[in-house]
Amino acid sequence: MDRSTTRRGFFAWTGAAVVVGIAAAAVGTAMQSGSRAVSAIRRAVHLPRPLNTVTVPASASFDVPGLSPVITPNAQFYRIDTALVVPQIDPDSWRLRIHGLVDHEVTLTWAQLLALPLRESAATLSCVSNDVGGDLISTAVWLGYPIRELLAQAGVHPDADMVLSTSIDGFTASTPLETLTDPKREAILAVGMNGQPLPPEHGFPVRMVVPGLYGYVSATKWVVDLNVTRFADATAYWTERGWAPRGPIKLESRIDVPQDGGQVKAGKTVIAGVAWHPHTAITGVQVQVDDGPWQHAQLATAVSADTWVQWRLPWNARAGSHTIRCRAIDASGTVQTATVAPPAPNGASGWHSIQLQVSA
Ligand SMILES: Nc1nc2c(c(=O)[nH]1)N[C@H]1C(S)=C(S)[C@@H](COP(=O)(O)O)O[C@H]1N2
Ligand SMILES: [Mo]
Repeated sequence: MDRSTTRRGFFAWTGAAVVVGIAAAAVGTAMQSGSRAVSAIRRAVHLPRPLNTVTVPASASFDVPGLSPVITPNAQFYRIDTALVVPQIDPDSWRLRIHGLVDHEVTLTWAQLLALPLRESAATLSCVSNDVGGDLISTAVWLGYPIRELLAQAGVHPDADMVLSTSIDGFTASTPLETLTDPKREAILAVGMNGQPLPPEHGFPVRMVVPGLYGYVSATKWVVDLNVTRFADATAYWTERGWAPRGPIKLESRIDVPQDGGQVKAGKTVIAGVAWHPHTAITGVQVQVDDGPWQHAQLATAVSADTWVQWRLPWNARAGSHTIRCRAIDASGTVQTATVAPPAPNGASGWHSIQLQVSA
C-alpha cells in the first residue's frame, strides 16, 4: 500500500472496474460530475464557523530548518488511494446513508451536515504502508461532526462491532464501532482541512478522520455509506488483500534533521524530528549517537494527544561518520519497540536510524 503497492492496487482496481461500478452505483445517490464544475463549486463553498477552534501554540514548533511543520500544509499532505481519477462529487447531490444493524436508517445531505454544530480537531493521519522513517504521515486541523452522534441517531444494535464505510468509488474500510462511539475520541465526518474545504484528492466533500487508526481502516475519502455491521460478517478493501482487519497506529518516531546520508560541519548543531502515537500521546523522545547513552530530547508542545509532536536535541558533532537513532515513549510509559516489522500486515515498527558524515 506504499506507492508501489498502490500501483499494484491500480491493476486490481482496473480488473474490478465493472464490480466497482456496480458497487458505487449501489452505495450512494451522489452523482459524479466534471472536475472543472466541481472545483468551481468547491471554491464557492463557505464552511460554517466552528463551535470551537484549534489554536496551535507557538511552542508547538521548533525553528529548525528541515523539520516537518507541526501542521502539514494541504499541498504537502501525503496522498494514498486507489483512485485512478479523483472522484468528482457535487456536494448538493452528496448523500450519506447510515444503515445495517440500526433501529432506523439515517440519510444525511450536505446542507444538513453543514447545519450541524461542527468542531475543529487536530489529528495526525498515517498510512499503514509508512516505512520506519517514511513520509506517509501528515497532520491537519480538521473541521467535522462526530460520527458517534449520527450513530446514536440511527440506534446501533448491541450485536454490531464494526462500521464498514464505503467511498463513492467502492473503496471500503472497517472501523471498530467502539472507536467511533468513544466519547473521548473525535472520530468525525470531516468537511474542512486546515481552514479549507477538503481538497478533491483528500476526499471532497466529506471524508472520515479517526484519531489513532491507520488510514486504510478509518479515513475513507468521498464517503457515501456507513454500514453498521460485524467484523465476522464483512471485510474491507485492504483486508481482502491481506492486511489486518484492525489497524491502530503504532508508537513511532522519525529523525528529520540532519538528513540521512547527508553531511554536516563539525561543531554545534541540532538533531530533530517528530514522534507520534495518535490518541495515546507522546511523553518523551530519546536519541542515541553511535554507541553513546540514550539522551532525552526536548519536546515541543503537542497540539493535541491525537497529533505528532516535534522534538530536538542539541548536538556537538565531531568529525567522522556517525549513526543516530531515536525512540519515543508514550503516555502509557511504553518505549517504542526495537523489533523491526515491515508495513504488512499492520504497520512497520523499529527504531529510525540515520547515517551521516561530519566534516572537520
Ligand atoms: N476512497 C478512498 N479513501 C481512502 C483510501 C482509498 O484508497 N480510497 N485510502 C485510505 C488510505 S490507505 C489512507 S492512508 C488515507 C490517506 O488519506 P490522504 O490521501 O488524505 O492522506 O486515505 C484512506 N482513505
Ligand atoms: Mo494507507
